[in-house]
Amino acid sequence: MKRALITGITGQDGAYLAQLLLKKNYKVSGTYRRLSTPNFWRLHYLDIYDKVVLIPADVRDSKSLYETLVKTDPDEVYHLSAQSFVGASFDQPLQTSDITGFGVLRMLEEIKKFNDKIKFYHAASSEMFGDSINKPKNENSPFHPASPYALAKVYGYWTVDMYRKAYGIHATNGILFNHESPIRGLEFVTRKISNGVAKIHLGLANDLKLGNLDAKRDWGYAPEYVEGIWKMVQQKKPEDYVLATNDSHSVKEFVLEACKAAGVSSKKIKSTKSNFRPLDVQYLQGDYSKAKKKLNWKPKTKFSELVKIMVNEDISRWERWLKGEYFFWDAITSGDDSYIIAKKRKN
Ligand code: NAP
Ligand code: G4F
Repeated sequence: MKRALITGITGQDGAYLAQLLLKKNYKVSGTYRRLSTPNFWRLHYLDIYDKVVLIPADVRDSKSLYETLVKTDPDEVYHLSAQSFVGASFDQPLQTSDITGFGVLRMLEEIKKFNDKIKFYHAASSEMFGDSINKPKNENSPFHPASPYALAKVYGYWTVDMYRKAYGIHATNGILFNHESPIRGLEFVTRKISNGVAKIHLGLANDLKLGNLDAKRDWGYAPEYVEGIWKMVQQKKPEDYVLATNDSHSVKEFVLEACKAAGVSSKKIKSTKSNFRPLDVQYLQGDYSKAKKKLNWKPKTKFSELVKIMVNEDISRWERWLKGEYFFWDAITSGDDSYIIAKKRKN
């Protein structure tokens, strides 16, 4: 039985990847960090909480990483841990560099010491391309990072490249474009929209305030992307790969599709300056030809389908929860949403 270690197993990709690896009969371990309120809702949501081994570790603490390696003795390490929200990286640039950038270096250093035969995956990002000419980006496109988050990912990207060349470690950068799902964090724009229009649909909110509606992203469906991640790690020779849909839509288009799916007027969705970033990437579109050719990977879920999946799931969760059903869900611990629930349940 192969052993996999996933850093960031509590996040969207970590949970889906754990689910996939369990199906492939791996022994799956994952790191979580100590928080005042535990954050295992995605593992419960996918019904895999009791099927994985959970180990406390923080990517800022090398000792905890080394001990995790000793405890799990993995064949493959999927390094997904990051401060992954671009918006927050402008408020916490140093913390983001430390977690998202230096975290990669710390993990690779401990792997080099513990067992340099471990196969390593780093979750790099299409944000590294930043704003440049409006053409789909591939593995050879130059980087123009436009946020502290993107800078940290570029650091991690080159760290992987260096450890591969200097120490012969089987290390891979996955350059993934945006991928979404019903278990996406509530702060990201797609989930903010699906959750927001669900509440408007049910009369729980009057409007939704977003920021830059003109930005375009290449949005895919997360469960399909974790299959691509696994395929990268199985290659004989470690290389870097782009995963994307080669299709790009604006935030405004996402809003219109979501409103259509929920039967809500798009006039209720507003843009406010306070939600704009100091610097934003206006256009991202990925060319996944290499992954198609070498990994036999391609995305299946189309943009409008993805929007419907997310909106329908958020409407259904709100309805079920308000009826009194209990299940694990992030809205119940998020400020405004938990307040709405508490108020409605009292009435
Ligand atoms: P996510 O849901 O935000 O998950 C991030 C994970 O990192 C969480 O498990 C989080 O733990 C953990 N983490 C944060 N700080 C940590 C620390 N100091 N020590 C240990 N763990 C820490 O992100 P995601 O969407 O699953 O993305 C997974 C990875 O892919 C990230 O590296 C992200 O930057 C990258 N990526 C994502 C996309 C995308 O569209 N989703 C695209 C390109 C690249 P908590 O649960 O405790 O917060
Ligand atoms: O959903 P977002 O926050 O995702 P962003 O910045 O593209 O980053 C995500 O994808 C990256 C891959 O390219 C990952 F590496 C990263 O970890 C993360 O998963 O924002 C998307 C766009 C931006 O242009 C943003 O300015 O939506 C725009 N936007 C407009 N209004 C908003 C909002 N974004 C958020 N989060 N909230 C808004 O109200």
